[in-house]
Amino acid sequence: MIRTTTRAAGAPLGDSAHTDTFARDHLPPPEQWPDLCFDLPQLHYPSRLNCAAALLDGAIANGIGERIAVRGAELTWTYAQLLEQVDRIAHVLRGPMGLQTGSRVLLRGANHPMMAACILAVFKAGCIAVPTMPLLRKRELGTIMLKARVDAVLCAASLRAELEGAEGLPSTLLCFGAGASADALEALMAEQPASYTAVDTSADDVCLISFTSGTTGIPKGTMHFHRDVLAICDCFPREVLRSQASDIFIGTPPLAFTFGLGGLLLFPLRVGASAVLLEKLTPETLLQAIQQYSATVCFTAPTFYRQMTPLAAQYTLGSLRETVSAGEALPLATREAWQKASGLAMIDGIGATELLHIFISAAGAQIRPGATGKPVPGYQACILDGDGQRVGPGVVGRLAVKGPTGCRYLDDPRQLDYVLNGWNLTGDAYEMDADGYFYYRSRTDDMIISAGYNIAGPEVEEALLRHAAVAECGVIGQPDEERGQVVEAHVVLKPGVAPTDALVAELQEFVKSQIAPYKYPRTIRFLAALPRTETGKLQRFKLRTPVQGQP
Ligand code: 3UK
Repeated sequence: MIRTTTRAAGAPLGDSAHTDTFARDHLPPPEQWPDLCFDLPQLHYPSRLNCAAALLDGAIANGIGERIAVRGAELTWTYAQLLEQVDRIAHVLRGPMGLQTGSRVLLRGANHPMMAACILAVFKAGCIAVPTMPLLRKRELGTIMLKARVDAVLCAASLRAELEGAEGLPSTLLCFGAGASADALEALMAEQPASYTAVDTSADDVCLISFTSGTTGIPKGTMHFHRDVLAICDCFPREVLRSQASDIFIGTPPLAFTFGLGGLLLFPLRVGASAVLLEKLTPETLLQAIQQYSATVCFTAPTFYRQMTPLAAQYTLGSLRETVSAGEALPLATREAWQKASGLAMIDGIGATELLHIFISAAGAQIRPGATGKPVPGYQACILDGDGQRVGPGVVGRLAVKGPTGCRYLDDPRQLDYVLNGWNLTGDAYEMDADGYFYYRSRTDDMIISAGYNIAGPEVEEALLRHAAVAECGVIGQPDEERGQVVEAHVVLKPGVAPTDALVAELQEFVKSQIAPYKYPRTIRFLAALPRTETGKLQRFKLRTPVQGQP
């Protein structure tokens, strides 16, 4: 019999190793936590657990110190070399930087082995990592530093300028990488011992505060424990992706986005595989890098796969074993085009910062095109109606999830919106079929209501993407006196296609031939590019409020 361990809300936490108790003091009250489930045997972690020690010292204990752990554009580190870097940084944090256990360290850097080492060092030293996306601006960084009461900063020298004058900037700041001065992190590392004994943290001590990349509103800090970091490694990559030691992981999501942190650092380390960490990738350079490094697993967003599709034939991609798409819904047209170009059946997976990583997905023969998949082993999912009641197959409702990880916002009343009766509500409208497959429809607040009809923007996008002239598109509801909202499409045309009135009419007729005619876009606007976040998500709100002076 499978042992089922469900931690009811309010279960006591283990003794914290943190002398600075800020994180635990600001966890949501226990009754507001989601239920946590530890059904899988691999999720039964010891009560004292340091995730960085489990990943790195564990690898050395397994005798793989000489295997390659991470590669950057200009350097390669074995597991033993990565461990040494991490240990020296951990000494710097607790020595010259004067940090306590439980201190929050803001991390700022593009994907690079040094950024990876800094994150792992913060975990190992019993501090709390607050990674930030490279493109964030001063005001956003200030909000994060104040909210997480950041004690120190480790920053790539090239990204330092944006911190200048930001609110909440602590005086303890070290730079690393090209362009850093003589008192940089590397100089202090050289003076430290090469080996560091991990802080004996509790499995439920916070080690990561990840801010949501939310397209609107004030960012929310999600708090994650040492055991959560291992739990994501032991669910999706183990049960769906089936990662193995011979894998070489590559992709675009920033390490400061949990999609990238898992896919490009934690998952490879958990199985003794290696990660290729490159910055500023484009569709061309990612394809080039897959070929150059013989990558076997690729993580990126749907639009990136769509842009790589027409270029794929120019590269040798035979090393690729699996490609993973997440961050946004994967249009069926993109899945099919990518499969034709690469020969690979894409693994779609929905994840969220609140749940740390992917919780619904499917691979190989389990893939049902059009569906995201089924709950990843370790997770459960269902569809709830507006009153919080479960609905059966074929009914669109609110996606609800629970598993070993779940939402714990840092001091934020929106905890009450995300967790309902122990379920995490992701804000997505989904539908389940009789076989338990989950189908994405839209974000719950993006459902277009026009003349009383519910229209999911992504369904109209899906139809438009099948037209030969369309490179990318975003569909939104625009306020309308008569109909409440009308469907409006924003279309990026393929190179060389002219944006004519005749094409507008043609696209409208095309949509009507693909899906129920009432869903067709009454307005079509042509854009040079769609507004996207650094994590690849379409910023629909920017399409709803056109910038002054633009068509
Ligand atoms: C949307 C998807 C349909 C969905 C993420 C993988 O995206 C991640 O986290 P975020 O907090 O956003 C979460 C929201 O993004 N979404 C993500 N993946 C899909 N919608 N199909 C998908 N495959 O609205 C979700 O609620 O930025 C993704 C791993 C870690 C992550 N943090």
